[in-house]
Amino acid sequence: MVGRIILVLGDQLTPDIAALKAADPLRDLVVMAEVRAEARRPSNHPQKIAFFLAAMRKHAAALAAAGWRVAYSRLDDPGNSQTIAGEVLRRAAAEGAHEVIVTEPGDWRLRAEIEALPLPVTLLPDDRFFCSGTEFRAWAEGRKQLRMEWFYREMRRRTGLLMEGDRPAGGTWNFDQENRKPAPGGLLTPEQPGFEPDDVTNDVISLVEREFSDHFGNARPFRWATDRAQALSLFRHFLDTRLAEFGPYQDAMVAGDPVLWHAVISPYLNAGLLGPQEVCAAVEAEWRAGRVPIQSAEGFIRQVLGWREFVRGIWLMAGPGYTARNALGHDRALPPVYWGGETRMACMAATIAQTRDMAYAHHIQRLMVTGNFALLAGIDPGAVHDWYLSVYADALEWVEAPNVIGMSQFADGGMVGSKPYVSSGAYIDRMSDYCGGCAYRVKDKTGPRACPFNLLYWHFLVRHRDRFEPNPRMTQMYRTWDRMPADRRATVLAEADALLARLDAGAVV
Ligand code: FAD
Ligand code: DLZ
Ligand code: SF4
Repeated sequence: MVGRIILVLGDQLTPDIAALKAADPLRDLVVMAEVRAEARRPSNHPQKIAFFLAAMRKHAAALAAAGWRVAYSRLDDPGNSQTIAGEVLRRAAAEGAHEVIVTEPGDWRLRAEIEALPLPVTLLPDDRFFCSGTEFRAWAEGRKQLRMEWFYREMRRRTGLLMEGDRPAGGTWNFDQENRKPAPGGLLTPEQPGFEPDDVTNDVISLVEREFSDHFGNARPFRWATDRAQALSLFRHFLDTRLAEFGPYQDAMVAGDPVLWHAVISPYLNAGLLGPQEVCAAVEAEWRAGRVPIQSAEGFIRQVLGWREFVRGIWLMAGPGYTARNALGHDRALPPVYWGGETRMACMAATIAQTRDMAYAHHIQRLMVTGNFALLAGIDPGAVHDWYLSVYADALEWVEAPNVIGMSQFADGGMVGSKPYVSSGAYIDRMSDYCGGCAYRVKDKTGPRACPFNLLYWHFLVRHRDRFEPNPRMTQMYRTWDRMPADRRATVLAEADALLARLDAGAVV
């Protein structure tokens, strides 16, 4: 009897994926395909492409070694049609197969492409998450507002993670208030280990260098893990050397120290090399063994069990139109600084240089530097979304879009966050050491060296006064603005307008 096509996508790299669990190794054909359509939608960072392709090659080899029949399309195979749907059809025709099984893709785009195949397709739920789409909808139903904190508490109760009976471990659900220490001066953070590329990874990096030399970002040095054993060893190193300080310094930023105490595991979780359940269980075990404080264990578990699952639930509920949302009507073009263009802003320069070199920036850099600037400057959220989707190794639409369109740009009108994440330069100054080395002066509110964040912060609030003033969490900001002398307010707005005009004219800001 002719077997079925079992399509395994580049972010489904675990033998426990639903489509493989439903397959017959003797009969069915596993299809995996490296295609230009995925590498170029949008123009992905070379390290992101290399990470996914190298991990795919190694996973395919492991499946074949475990006895599966695998048809693997390399990017430069002469017959490669360069789309996922094209490769499924090609393999199905060669095999004489009439049916496709796939674990549901994270993107609506790819889901539509696969559903449009002229073959019967079975989409199986992706069961790698703590919370299914159905469970999230049931939780969300009837609530006026969806807030991460309530979802997170429910998930703690449901999973028993960091629980003492029906009480949260440590006596409180959330240690966020204790997780906001600025980086301590002069303290060296533990070295972040990485891997010298092995032969498979090296081949892929060279291929990516040849094929995608027009994409933003450096292909080398490439330090990412590209298989489960490597990813596990990096995660173990995080548990042993950085988890203890993860909580207190979660929001800190330090020039020249891109990682600090962060885990740097998001590409592995998103691609399937690590599972969210195992990393949360391991972190809880460190706390129960007395090796790390509760605020670090809770801080980490809140990100994975709380935020990661929450944004996926929002993504599934919101449906395909989510990335086109633009609640604030922002339409400015993305300035060249995001693609490595010159800037006088030290915080932007550091975050974007690190993004170019590593395809990584940590959460507060993404949210309060590049995201904050885009939101304050009124940049088109669709362009901001394309940028984030292309430049980070962990960027897959289901997790990137709610973070960008929702949390960072408030373009979903408040589905993900209850208020926009905006700040003046004071926040960046408090949490980082960037301002000391900047051409602008963070203490200057107006004048030739005024920090752009200071000017644009007020411009943003004034632009969107009708929407945000009624929000109780923002009223105080408007009172502060109203208390400023009228001539000062006029100067701030005029200088902000001039700054935006310079940005539009392509001047270095
Ligand atoms: P750590 O700080 O060590 O946290 C541990 C883990 O928690 C992460 O690996 C990640 O899996 C999870 N996590 C933390 N915060 C979030 C969050 N807000 N949403 C989902 N998971 C979270 N994360 C992605 O995986 N892909 C993206 O494309 C992405 N785009 C983002 C864009 C913006 C504008 C913002 C503000 C955040 C984005 N995030 C994204 C979330 C977060 O910034 C990254 O998950 C994190 O920086 C990855 O680095 P890490 O592994 O060192 O994380
Ligand atoms: C991210 C990515 C890249 C760069 N390349 C491929 C690829 O060539 N083949 C593939 O199957 N998957 C790739 N991926 C991951 C997909 O983009 C991901 O599966 C979809 O975005 C669905 O979430
Ligand atoms: Fe960034 Fe302003 Fe500080 Fe310069 S002064 S680093 S622009 S926050």
